[in-house]
Amino acid sequence: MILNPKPLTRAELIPEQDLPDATWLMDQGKQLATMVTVGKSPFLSHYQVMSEKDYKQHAVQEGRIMLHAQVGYRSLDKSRRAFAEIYHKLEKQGYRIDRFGICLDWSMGYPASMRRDMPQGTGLIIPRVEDFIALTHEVPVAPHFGDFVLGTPASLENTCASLLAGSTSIGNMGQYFTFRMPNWQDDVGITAETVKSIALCAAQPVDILIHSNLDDGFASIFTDMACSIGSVLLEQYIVDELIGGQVSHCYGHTYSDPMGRLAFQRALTQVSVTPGTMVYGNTMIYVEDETENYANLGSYLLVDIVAQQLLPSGHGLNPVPVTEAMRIPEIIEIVEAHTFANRLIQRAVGFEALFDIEKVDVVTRQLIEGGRLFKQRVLDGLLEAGIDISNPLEMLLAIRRLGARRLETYFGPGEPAPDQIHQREPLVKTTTLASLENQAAEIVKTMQDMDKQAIAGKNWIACVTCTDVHEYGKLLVESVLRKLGIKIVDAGVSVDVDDVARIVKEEMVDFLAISTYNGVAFEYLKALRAEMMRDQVNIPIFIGGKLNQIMDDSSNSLPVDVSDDLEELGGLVCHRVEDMLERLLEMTRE
Ligand code: B12
Repeated sequence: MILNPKPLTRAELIPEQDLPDATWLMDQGKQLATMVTVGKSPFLSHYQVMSEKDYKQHAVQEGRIMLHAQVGYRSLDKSRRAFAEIYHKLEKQGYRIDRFGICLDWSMGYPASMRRDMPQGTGLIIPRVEDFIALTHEVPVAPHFGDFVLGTPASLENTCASLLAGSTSIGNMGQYFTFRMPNWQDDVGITAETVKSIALCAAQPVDILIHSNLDDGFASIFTDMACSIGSVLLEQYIVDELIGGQVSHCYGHTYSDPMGRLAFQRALTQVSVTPGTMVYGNTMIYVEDETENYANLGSYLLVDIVAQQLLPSGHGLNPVPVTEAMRIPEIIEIVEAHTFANRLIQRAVGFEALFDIEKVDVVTRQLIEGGRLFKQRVLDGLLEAGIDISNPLEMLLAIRRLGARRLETYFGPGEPAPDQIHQREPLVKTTTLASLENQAAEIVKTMQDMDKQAIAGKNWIACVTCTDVHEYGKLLVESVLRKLGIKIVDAGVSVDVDDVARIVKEEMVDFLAISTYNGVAFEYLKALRAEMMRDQVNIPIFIGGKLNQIMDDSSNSLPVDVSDDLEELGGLVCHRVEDMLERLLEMTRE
């Protein structure tokens, strides 16, 4: 990355001569709204509300804190059972669950006709509209279709199914900006389907929240939290002003600093015109120990509860089960996390008086001012590059193609600073990227000088990549290897096997390091091995991350560890970065 980057041009961002007409796309969505409308649901009828927005506004007025659970097992039956059990078990204790976030599978992002042959993750696969309806009709809890609906090739069909099933909160714009479906190159098509889908929601006679999880979007890669508030403002501009929808935001996975987390909630609430969808749990701090995770859960949830006491924002809070980092949480584990949260809400009364809100609001103001500056700079920059900033299709496409790093480097509100990760001094630092850098430095520090020299002396070239949006493992590996003097060929994020195989061959790399999290490790390595064999390339392949998969012959449709299968395929399985370093040292001796 360069400090004074060359000006952006339209040719670089949108080289296509012909794009679908945005007005026509919006009209298509509007027309569809005459046929597809929000279906009945136990939630809407039980609480006698027109939409979840309506429900949220009532809860804000009553000062009641709402709760969210994320559910989506591969099997529809188990997911339905989960809805019923969670609702009834909590009701028995006198507690309420307000909303379910439905975790559709990765493969649900493809049009139904293509799904069968596409890579599957670990989430819920529901083929028919009737299945969407069966799920939401289980209990009176707001159904939130937040994953793999908007922003995918199947945007429109999944939006129709979600609306018909009575959902009034549909996402996920965050995913639109960053997620890539394997073997799918057509981002113009995805954008067009997304514009149509938002217009369909906007034309409904009731309020539909267009959900956007900021961490799924650019927030997990920005180094400045002010850029995330800027993203909120940009999404409001595109979704609300240009398409006529109502965007609503979620944050939380990566917000690990209590001050930043609280200030962000306050800044977001001040700039928002709709109630928020949910505050996600701070999953980044979870470890593989249930007891420790209760402390982690308590620490972020207390901040979220106090935030709602001080400035209700309509978000549902998400108590993440303490087993989350080890496996997809079981039904009872979700109930336990909610019991914990409900008790904590009762116990937290009075805590708000202990907080120095003046101090927090210094940060809140920095976030809002920085966010506004970022938004303005992005609009000015795109206009200057020749993008039609009144066209939602062009805006979405240009921002998606720019990506988090370039957006921050070009337009971040902080002062230019060549030594910073994105070459700007963050106004309010995010914690994740900086902590990955520290972790990498620690790993290298513990190595003996002799070993470091042995590795550096090899002048190796490594190709580093990841199979899906989870990019932290890749960043950590990259940083460690770089510090050891190894040249990096960055194959990128969410990369298809044929592209990895091509890069490995063209760049003549000495070894490959793959990070993978979406439950596709086995299929991915198998396909990659076959490609590389065709190219007659045989180099060491290190693989780490979440090494599991739901196997075809699975009886319970849960993912299982595939480390042994990966070894059999010739992969070098690494549970820690140090495993790779040990093997590299052995290679220096061979
Ligand atoms: C952060 C996170 C995200 C962020 C990612 C941000 C980003 N830009 O990277 C966001 C919010 C975007 C996200 C999205 C999703 N996520 Co997520 N996410 C996580 C989380 C919390 C942390 C993973 C992580 O990056 N850790 C940081 C790394 C550095 O640490 P580590 O994982 O411990 O890795 C160590 C080693 O494994 C090693 N390592 C890692 N890779 C490699 C590679 C090599 C070569 C080597 C040597 C070593 C190595 O390095 C580390 C230190 O030693 C995990 C849960 C958890 N706590 O693990 C879920 C998790 C991975 N996510 C999960 C899911 C399901 C999703 C979604 C599909 C959810 C959804 N429905 O939308 C989407 C992904 C969609 C897509 N298109 O891909 C599941 C995966 C389920 C499974 N496979 O069983 C998990 C496990 C949560 C869960 N229990 O359900 N997620």
